Amino acid sequence: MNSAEQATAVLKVLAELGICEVALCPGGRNAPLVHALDSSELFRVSCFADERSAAFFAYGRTLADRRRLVAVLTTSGTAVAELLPAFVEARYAGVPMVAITADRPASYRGTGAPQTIEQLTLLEGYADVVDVAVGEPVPTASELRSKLAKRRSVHLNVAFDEPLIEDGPGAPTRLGEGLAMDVEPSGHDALQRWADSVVRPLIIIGRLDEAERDAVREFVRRCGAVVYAEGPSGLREDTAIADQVLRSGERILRPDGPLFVDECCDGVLRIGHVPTTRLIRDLAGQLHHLPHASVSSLPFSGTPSSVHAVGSIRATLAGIDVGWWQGETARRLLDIDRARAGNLDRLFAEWPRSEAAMVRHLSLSLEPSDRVFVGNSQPIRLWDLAAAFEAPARPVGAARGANGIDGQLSTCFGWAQAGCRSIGLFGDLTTLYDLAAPWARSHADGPVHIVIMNNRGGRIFERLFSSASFVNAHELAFDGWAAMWSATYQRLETTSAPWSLASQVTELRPDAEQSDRFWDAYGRLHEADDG
Ligand SMILES: Cc1ncc(C[n+]2csc(CCOP(=O)(O)OP(=O)(O)O)c2C)c(N)n1
Repeated sequence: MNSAEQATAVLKVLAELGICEVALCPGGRNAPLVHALDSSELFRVSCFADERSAAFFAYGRTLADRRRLVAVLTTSGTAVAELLPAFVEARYAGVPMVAITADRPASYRGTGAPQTIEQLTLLEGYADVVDVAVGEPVPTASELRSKLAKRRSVHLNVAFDEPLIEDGPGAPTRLGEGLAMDVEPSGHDALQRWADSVVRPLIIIGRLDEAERDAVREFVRRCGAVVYAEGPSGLREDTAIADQVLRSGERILRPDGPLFVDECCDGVLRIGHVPTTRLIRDLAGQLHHLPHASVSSLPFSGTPSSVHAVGSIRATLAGIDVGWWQGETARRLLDIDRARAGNLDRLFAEWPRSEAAMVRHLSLSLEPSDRVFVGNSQPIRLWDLAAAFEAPARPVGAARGANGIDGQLSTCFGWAQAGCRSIGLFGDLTTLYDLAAPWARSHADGPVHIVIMNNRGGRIFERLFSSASFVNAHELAFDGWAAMWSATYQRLETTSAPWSLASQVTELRPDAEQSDRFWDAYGRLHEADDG
């Protein structure tokens, strides 16, 4: 098989898997694949200069719609290493990825030959690696399908020898069926035993796929439990369960809060992806004795001692028999929460230029059809704390697989949908990490507007540690970056009037002192004795 034939065979396998999009990062060694793509009309090809960004973009696409796999295609050498962060993230988010990497012939490995590195082990642990030697057949689509269907990523490493450009067969023209993801159900009996052992559990809902929401809403109604719903669950502002959803922020879930001190809760049920709230960490520490269970389509329980039911969330929830979980104590908890939520509203008014008040203002400034992507560190937490409950429910995206602050903007560009605006809210260090991301805007399905919470450093650490080294404080502004991408730009410092988010880049400048005051007052609010 010559290079062209081998490259065409790779594309044929992609087509058979129903993959018709390629994030292409061209180089010399992958020339046979670039040529094969050029001669095919089947594939949507998005060209990238930066492999790390391309991989996160591809991840974002599949995060938004699991049926839409995008292959990332790179040349040899460190180009392959750039894929690692996105593959790590995707693994823990349960999103399968496909990498096609070109390599030099195996005989060059270890010799120091130009652009020849140990490619096979780079993604190991996060992808099933298939090494295709020069001229050898590529694996069949069904071999790869079974891996991807289990949400395992695949790394196809294809070695090419010179000549790289040769005549080859015609490109594939037919697309096979897309992937159906199956999960092996387990843990259901243990979950039922857990459910039988509690009478007033709290439910925490992490990220859900859109198709899972109805079943979770119905379950929450059926059992009556108090709920902490994170933004990416899509149920935070859901009107059908509004009288069960906590509104005063995650601090009410602290081990020294009413939930545990007043014994308003005797267990925790987590539904969906591993949540952002600190409680998930406390369940592995201070609250490890509290019986907790999780229901998820992924194998990750989030704590070492959780009862964990894996499978379709819909089927799992339909299968558990629960009593009515909302007792007198739960009612009391909701009363405390509502009193604190009222006080929280007053804090937004009192400190209107704090980070939190700005996020609240952002949520009130959005169009009803806007989607929101919240970056890691504070933005995702600020959204859960401050986004107005009275604003319409909207899709909230996040990349919480490995909690990285890298690749967040690129993921958002991949996640964007046609027919609506996607607003991405990111910290300043998070933005600095992904400065090449706007390259992807011409490949995005819909417009993306970047909102940067520029509090001049990683301020999440300010409230955790006393050393200033954690913060990486700086005085940078993003107007020059926006100009470099010819993006429209605005800087906002106050919340006195509604914001227009028409600019492609909005830099928010919260007032540091007001943010400090807000956080202090928020802490005190949750120390209050609500009787
Ligand atoms: C790739 C990566 N490196 C380091 C971290 C550790 N980390 C978590 S939050 C954070 C600071 C983020 O700062 P910024 O984006 O400005 O957001 P802020 O904390 O100010 O909201 C860092 C460095 C991480 N999560 N991911």
